[in-house]
Amino acid sequence: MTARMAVAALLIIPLLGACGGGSSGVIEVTDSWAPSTPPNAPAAAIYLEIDNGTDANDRLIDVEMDRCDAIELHNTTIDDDRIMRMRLAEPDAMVVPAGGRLIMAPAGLHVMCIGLDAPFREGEMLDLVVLLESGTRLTTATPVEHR
Ligand SMILES: [Cu+2]
Repeated sequence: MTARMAVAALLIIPLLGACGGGSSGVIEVTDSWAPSTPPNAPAAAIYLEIDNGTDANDRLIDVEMDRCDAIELHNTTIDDDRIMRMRLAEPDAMVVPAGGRLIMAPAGLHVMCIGLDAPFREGEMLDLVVLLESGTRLTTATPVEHR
C-alpha cells in the first residue's frame, strides 16, 4: 500500500464510523477477522467492527485471547517521513459512539496480538473476548481469512 492510499484509508474510516449503527438497543461485534501470519511472526493484527445500538457511548478497553502473550490496542499512523508506524491507540480512538460504530481496519486501528503461540492459519477460528468500559464482555469467534 502506498503512503497516499494509507492516508486515504485513515481519512475514510472515521467518516464511515460516523454513520451506520442503529437503534438495536444492544452493543455487539458485527464483524471481526484476522489475516493469516507467516511462520514465527512475533505479532498479529485482528480487526473488529463494534456496533453500538444503545444511546450511551462506550469504549473498547481490552481484548482477551489465550493465543497471545499480551494484547495491545494499536493505531497505525503515517509520520512526517511517510513511514507507517504503529502506536498504542489513544483512548479517545476506541470510543464506540452511541448509535454509531467503531471500525478497526488495515492501516488504522487494530488489536495487536503479541507473542503468538502458533501462526494464524486461514480457516481457523480465534476465540476473543472484547471488553468494554461499560463492563460489557462480548465473546466473538473471529475467522482467520484473506480479505
Ligand atoms: Cu500493531
